[in-house]
Amino acid sequence: MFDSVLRDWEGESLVIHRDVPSGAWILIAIHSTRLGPAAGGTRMKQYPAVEDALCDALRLSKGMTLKFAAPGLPYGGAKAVIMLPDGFEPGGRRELLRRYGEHVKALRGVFYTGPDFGTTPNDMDVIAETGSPYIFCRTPEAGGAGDPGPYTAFGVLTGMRAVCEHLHGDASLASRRVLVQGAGDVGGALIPLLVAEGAQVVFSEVDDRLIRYFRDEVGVEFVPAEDALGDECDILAPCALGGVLDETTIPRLRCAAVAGSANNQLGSREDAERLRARGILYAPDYIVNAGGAMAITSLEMRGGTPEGARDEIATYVRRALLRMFEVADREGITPDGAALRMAEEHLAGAVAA
Ligand code: PPY
Repeated sequence: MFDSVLRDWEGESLVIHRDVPSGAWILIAIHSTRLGPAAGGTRMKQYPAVEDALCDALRLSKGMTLKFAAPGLPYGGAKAVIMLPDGFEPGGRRELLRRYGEHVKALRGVFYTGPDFGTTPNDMDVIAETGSPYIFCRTPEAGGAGDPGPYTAFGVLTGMRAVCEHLHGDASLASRRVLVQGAGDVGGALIPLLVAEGAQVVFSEVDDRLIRYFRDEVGVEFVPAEDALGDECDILAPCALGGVLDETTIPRLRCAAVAGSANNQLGSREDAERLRARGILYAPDYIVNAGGAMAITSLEMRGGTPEGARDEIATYVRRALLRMFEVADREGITPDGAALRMAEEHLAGAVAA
């Protein structure tokens, strides 16, 4: 298994630490440093087995390479996974994060990280306490840019407008039915933006606290998680974990388009073809959700302002998607194929960054 998984990954290096005091596994997958230091979030959660954590880290790191390469940003792709052991005591979190910070520091800037599923700007403050300067998105109090979720959500909104522009010749989301699958960090920031645009928003979620908040306090229509994918809507926005689009789910979809923030939405690249065959427009995940990564690097590495970062995100996401949809139509390929080509051209140095 190890042999074929690593071969398919095509990445540069994989660092594996066993954190003896906690029993956690720390995996840092550095997929590419071709365009610059490899950057990507640190995901912290439980997995059924180490193989699952490994596959997650490898696939997500490759996605980060594409996310930075497509807009021509000077970063490579990486992702770290901290696989928590069964029965992990929350009291051990701080020390685990500090030990993780030592590992990041030891990589001497080959790897930059920030928050991801299961980690927050507060965690980044703790990781950076070890003196590791390679940590994005610390809290504003600690001098960081804070949570990138709102920027990712803003990019997803721009992506949905581009989808409407392509399908209807009008970017407005007014009255369009949009299903947000997952109301967490990004989905939860996206919902109010959609409401403000006049969209007909529905959401699915599994966390009771978030369900109560968005359904009962904000007044958004709720759809049980098991009905989300089959909902008849204009745009389906996967904003939870990846792998939601595959040979079993795609036949059930009743949406005109998919545009969401989750990383690795396609089970495999063939699923892009399956969506095309069903006449569903797929906005490639690493284009639609690039807002967070773009904002982080703009605010923390290039001295950008929040307004400047928003402008950059809006311009990039719209232009890139419209171009990919057009190339896909013209050449009879999928938007995913068109996106991959754009990222690969930058990686090959065919287009100046
Ligand atoms: C993502 O967009 O999935 C990220 O992981 C964002 C990111 C980018 C750079 C450093 C940390 C997190």
